[in-house]
Amino acid sequence: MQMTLRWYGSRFDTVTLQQIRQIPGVTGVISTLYDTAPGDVWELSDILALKKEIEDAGLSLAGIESVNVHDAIKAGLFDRDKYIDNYIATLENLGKADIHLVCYNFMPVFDWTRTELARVRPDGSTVLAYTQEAVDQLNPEEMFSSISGDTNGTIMPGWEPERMQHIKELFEMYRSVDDEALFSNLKYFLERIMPVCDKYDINMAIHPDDPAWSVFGLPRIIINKANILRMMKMVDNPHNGVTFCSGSYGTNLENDLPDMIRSLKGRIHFAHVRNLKFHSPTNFEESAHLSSDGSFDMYEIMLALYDIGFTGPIRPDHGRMIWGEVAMPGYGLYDRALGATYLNGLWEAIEKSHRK
Ligand code: DNO
Repeated sequence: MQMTLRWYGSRFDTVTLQQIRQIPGVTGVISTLYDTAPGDVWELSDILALKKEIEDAGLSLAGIESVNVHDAIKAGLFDRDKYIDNYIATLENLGKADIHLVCYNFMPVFDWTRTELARVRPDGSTVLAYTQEAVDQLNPEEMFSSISGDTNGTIMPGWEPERMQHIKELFEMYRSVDDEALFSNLKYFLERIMPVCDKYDINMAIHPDDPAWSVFGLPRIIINKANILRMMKMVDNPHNGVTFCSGSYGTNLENDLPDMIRSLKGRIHFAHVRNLKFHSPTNFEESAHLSSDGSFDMYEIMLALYDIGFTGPIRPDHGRMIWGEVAMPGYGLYDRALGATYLNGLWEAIEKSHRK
C-alpha cells in the first residue's frame, strides 16, 4: 500500500504540500481540480500543472478524488450522453497524464451527509457527527444552511454552495429514480466509460454512500456487500472497482468491514481508513483513528487489507480538529497526520509478524 493524504490544491487547502511531505511515511497525495464542476472536461494542461506542483514538492499524485458525476448521469436524463462524453474526455486526459486512479460517487444530490461539523468531544476536540433524529427533523433545504456556519470558511466537498442553491430542482430530478433505476443508470455510465479505462488502465473506485442508507427518501445503492458485489458483476471488469471507506460502510453496524474487504479482493483500488464512535446505531461521531477511541477494530481492518494483498493508495480519513487548528472540517493537518502514523504503525507490525 501507499500512504497518502487528501489535498484540495494550494488555492483551497489550509494544509501545504510541504507539511504533508513531513508526515513520516506519507509519500503521495490524492487530489482534484477543485474548481471544476461536475460535467466539465478537465484540460490536460491543468492536470499536468497539478501533477507537477505535487511532484516538485517531493510527493506523487496517487489518484484523483473526485471526478464528480453530473446529476443528469445519475438521474438518467435525456442529455446524459453529453456529460458522459465529457467524463470520457476527462478520463482520456487523466490517462495521458499517467494517472490511473479515479474515485467518484453515485449519490443523488448530497454526497456525504453529516448533521454536525463541530461536535465537542470530552477531550475538547471537535468532530463531524451524524444523528438520524436530526435529519428526520430537517427538510433537505435546511440541511445546508444548518451546518454551513461551521465550515471554517472552506468549501466542503459535495456541498458546493452553487449546487445547494438548486436543491429543490435537484430533488425534483430524482423524483422517479428508485434504487433499481439508479443501478441501471450506474450500469449505463460504467459500460460507456470502461473502454477508455481499459485503454489507459484507469481504475475507477466508487465511493460508498455515507451514511450507508437512504436520506430524505433519496435512493442509495452503494451501501453493503450484496450491492457492491452486484455492481461489480453487472459490469465485470477489473477497472470497475471500489474505494473501501471504513467510515462510510461502517455507518451501518450490520456491515462486517473485514469480511467485506476480503470479499472484494482484487477490486479495492483505494482505501479510506477511519474510525467512528457510536452512541446508538443512528448516532455516531468521527473519533480519532485509534481502535480504542472508537467502535471499530482498526487492526482487523488493516489486516484484511494486508491479507487481500492490497497495493493501492490508502489515506487516513476525516480527522478531528485539535490543537487549535482552523481548517476544513475533517481535513486539518494534525489529526490526519496522527492517523497516517498510526495506520503505518499497524501496517508495519502486520507485515513483520507475517514475515516470521
Ligand atoms: C467526504 C468524502 C467524500 C468523497 C466522495 C467521493 O469527505 O469522503 O466527499 O470524496 O464521495 O466522490
